[in-house]
Amino acid sequence: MPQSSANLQQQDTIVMPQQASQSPWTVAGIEALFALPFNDLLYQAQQVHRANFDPNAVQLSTLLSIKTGGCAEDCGYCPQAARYHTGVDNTETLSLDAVMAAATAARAQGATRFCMGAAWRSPKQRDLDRVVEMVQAVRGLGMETCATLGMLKPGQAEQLRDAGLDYYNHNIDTAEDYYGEVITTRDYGDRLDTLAQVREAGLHVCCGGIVGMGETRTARATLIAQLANMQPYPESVPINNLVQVPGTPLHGTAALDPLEFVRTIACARITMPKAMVRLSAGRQEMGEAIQTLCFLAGANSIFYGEKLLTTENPEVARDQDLMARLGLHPMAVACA
Ligand code: SAM
Ligand code: DTB
Ligand code: SF4
Repeated sequence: MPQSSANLQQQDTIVMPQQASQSPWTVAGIEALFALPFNDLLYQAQQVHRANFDPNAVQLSTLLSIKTGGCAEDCGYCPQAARYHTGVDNTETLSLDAVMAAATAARAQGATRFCMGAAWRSPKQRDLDRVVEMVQAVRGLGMETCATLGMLKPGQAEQLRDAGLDYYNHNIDTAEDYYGEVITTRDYGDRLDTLAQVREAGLHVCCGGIVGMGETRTARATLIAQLANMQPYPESVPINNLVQVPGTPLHGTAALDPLEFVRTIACARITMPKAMVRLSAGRQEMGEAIQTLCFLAGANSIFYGEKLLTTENPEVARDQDLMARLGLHPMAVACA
């Protein structure tokens, strides 16, 4: 017998789209979602998606690395950690002109969202002053803005908010009990501290994780539960598939079954109905059929432009072609 969708939540309710934002979500409940027959899971995710979004709209978000490489942290997935030999060239912080040129080009290609990433453990005040200028300028182009700069000190989230930043990205990356396997130079609590500051400053929270790091399905369900049980859950949830970079400790990890990646997207959509679920890193290695299933599972944003931060992303023309063949259209600015 196919597994029923009952018993998925603590309260033993059948998961209906309008009820799906109820928390707390249990890890067991989310594991039960993961274990559904694939068609049943995607059907449920698609129902939730349609109840909350235009099902054929995808937000195009361009990433720019404003400071690359040389990072003091030891994140096992990251090509920008100074301690790994990955061939990434370290750069100084980009000039305001360079950032504006990149944002203007991204907007001309159809991006409505611009995310600036820096390889910092945490920004110094003089770093933040430069980012404040960048945010003001990019916001002036009418684009939604996001920044990911590492851990914030008290007062910094407010400065970013006052500059016009819409979202701050800070990922919990994986289940709390797997965190120490991947990163040792900070702990999960440090991430939560910054997320609390971002929330208190009134910024939208962009928080997600990476799968394909050798974690178990239980760990993936735990990651989703930890995100979905945040009060409130993040407005933006990037789901990354590990991009394996030679020189990083996680290079050589057994690849995740692509259908398991799609299941993770579906679970994010069902448990966080109104969040932007972002099909993030890993699309270059994924193939069009799997990306298509991710859209069916409720992903409604992609990174757009041929580079993520340091690794490859599909070419713009390829994404435009795929979207046209699927009848998908770009989403207008969601919150700016
Ligand atoms: N340094 C800041 C931080 O760690 O919060 C911001 C930049 S960091 C590169 C942003 C996010 O990129 C990480 O939290 C991680 O989720 C993601 N990321 C980094 N390397 C990745 C990889 N090889 N594959 C997939 N996602 C990756
Ligand atoms: C997120 O969750 N994924 C993006 C963005 N937030 C900053 C970063 C992906 C980075 C992939 C590896 C790289 O290109 O260096
Ligand atoms: Fe540094 Fe961020 Fe990379 Fe970790 S993920 S090494 S904090 S740039």
